Order: sequence, then C-alpha cells, then structure tokens
Amino acid sequence: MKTARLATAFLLTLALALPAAAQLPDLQQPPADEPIIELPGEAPDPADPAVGEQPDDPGALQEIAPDVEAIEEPVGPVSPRVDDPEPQIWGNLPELPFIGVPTQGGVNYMTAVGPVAYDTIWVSNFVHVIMALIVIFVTGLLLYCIIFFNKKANPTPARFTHNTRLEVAWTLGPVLILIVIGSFSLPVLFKQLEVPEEELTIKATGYQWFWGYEYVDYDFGFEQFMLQRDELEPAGYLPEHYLMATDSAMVVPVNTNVRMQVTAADVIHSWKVMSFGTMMDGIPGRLNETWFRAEQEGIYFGFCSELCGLDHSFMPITVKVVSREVYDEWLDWAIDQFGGTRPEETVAAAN
Ligand SMILES: [Cu+2]
Repeated sequence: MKTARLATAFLLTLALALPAAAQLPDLQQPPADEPIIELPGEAPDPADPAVGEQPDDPGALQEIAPDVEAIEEPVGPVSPRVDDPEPQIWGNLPELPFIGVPTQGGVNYMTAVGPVAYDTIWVSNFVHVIMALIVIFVTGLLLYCIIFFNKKANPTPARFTHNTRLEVAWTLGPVLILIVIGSFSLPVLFKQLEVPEEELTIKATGYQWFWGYEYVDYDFGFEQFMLQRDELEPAGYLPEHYLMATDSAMVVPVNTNVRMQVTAADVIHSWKVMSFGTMMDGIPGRLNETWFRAEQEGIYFGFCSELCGLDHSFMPITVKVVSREVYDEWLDWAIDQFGGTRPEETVAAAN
C-alpha cells in the first residue's frame, strides 16, 4: 500500500517536472536582438556634455570609463570589431595550432602545457585513485551488510550500540586520508602563488563583461571582447570557437615565466586558463598574483570563472603563445598600436 502511494507520488512529480524542464530556454543561444534587461534609473541628462555626444576617437570614451559601453547596451556581448569593415588578424601573428581548446564530449582535462598544470592534474588523478578506493571499500561494506545481515541470514540481530575501537577507526581513517591528500595538494597550491623569477608581467582586469590587459613593463594595454559568429573566420578562428575566441589576444612568449596580476573594476571575476593550470580571482581593490609558464606554442582559451553578472559567459579569454622572435615583432606592433614605451627608452629619457 505504502509502496503504491510512493510510486504514484513519484510518477506525479515526474509528470509535473518533465514539461517544465522541456520548456527551459536554450541557454546556448541567447536572443541577440532583443534587450534582456531594462536599466533602472533616470534617463541621461541631455545637458551633460558627456551624454549623447559621439567622440571622434572611440578609444577616448573607452579610456574614461571602460565599462560605460557595456552598461549602455546590455543586450549581449559587445565587440569593438562589429563596425570594422576589415577586421584583421590580431597583430599579424602567424597561424598557430589550437591547443587549449575543449573538445566536444571530452571528459578529461585540456592539454596541460605548464609546470603548475602538470602538478594540478597529477594531484587530481591522485585524489581520483583515493576516491575510487573509498567507493570500492564502501560498496563492499554495503554488499557485506546486505548479504550477511538481512532478516533471513541474521534473524536475531546483536543489541550493542557502541564499539569504541570501530568509532576511533572511522574517525582516524578519514583524518589520515585528508592529511595524505593535503600533503600533496597544498604544495601545489603554494606553488601557484610563489612567482618564480619572472620575465614578463601582465595585469588582467575583469570588467562587466570583458577583460583588459596591461603589459606593465611597456606601458600599454588593450581590451578583449568576444567575437560574434560572423567575426570568427576573418579573425582566423573556426565556427566551433564561438563563445571562446576573442578579438584581441594576450600574447606571451613560449617557455617564459609570466607573472599574472589579476584584479577587477566592478565585481569579482576570475581569470582562468585551464591549460596553464591558472585560475585567479580578480577582486576590485586588490591585486592578486599568480604565474604560469607555457611550454608549447599555440592558442589557448579560458573563461571568466566567477559568476559576475548577465554576460558572465560572454567574456572568454584567448592567449596566444608564440616564439620569442614572433613575440618581439608583436611587441613592436603593440607598442606602436597602443602607445607603449620600451623600458630602455624610459631609462634613456631619465638620463
Ligand atoms: Cu567575469
């Protein structure tokens, strides 16, 4: 009787939940044309010279308030390339293999290309082995109880309620397991934070909803916006790189220790590139530091990994790892493009 009632309740719940689940919107495809939210507050004051005026240099507005554009048009990812009639491949970099890319249906980690990534994947595999052993042990215990202590096999159960030895064992056992895991995982955690002798410092700033990069040694920076579907091919990406490829890319030389400084301008973001084993929260008012060393030339994608608002999923990260020579050429291009300086120029000017 009770079973029948339970089964009916279960079937009813299913019948109610299934149509609701079927009506869930397709999250992969946000409607691009219609505004998703209406901004509260007053309409902009036309007397304010900053309102309604189109500056000759669109970069100027970006400089004053980098996140203004994103707030004014909260209709989806913003890309500065939309009006660009001839989008060009960023910095004239040569073709690079796609390495840090998720694969359809893949279950394992993305290709690891740096010391921190190797270590984190090792720790993960190690913990998986421990977990598998625990699962086997607990399943064995369950089967043992089911077979030897059911009503038929054991009609008169024992009446004791305490067993000191057993209780000590099931307390100490897990504690020991945690100590073993911690002794392997904590050194890796500290390794991510101890920046070895760095050769390049890059500061990433999270905005709602894009990333900004500053090459602090060279006094220049740029922003990084997600590419729309029709912008992928001209920029050298494939259709499946939608939601990952960006207009600009952070460019770093191969086999170089990069000190990564991460912060945010509005809310908490997180700069994460799986292939480097790097994930660092960007917190407004704080400068967090981590590092990576990419040991293979190629293109790597990453994502903002701290829920940061409406377009959290539309602020991906693209990093291009290139040879030293290509990097030097790109650096020349970028210093020209963004008005940076070379450290030797600064020294010469000081003298
Ligand atoms: Cu974010």
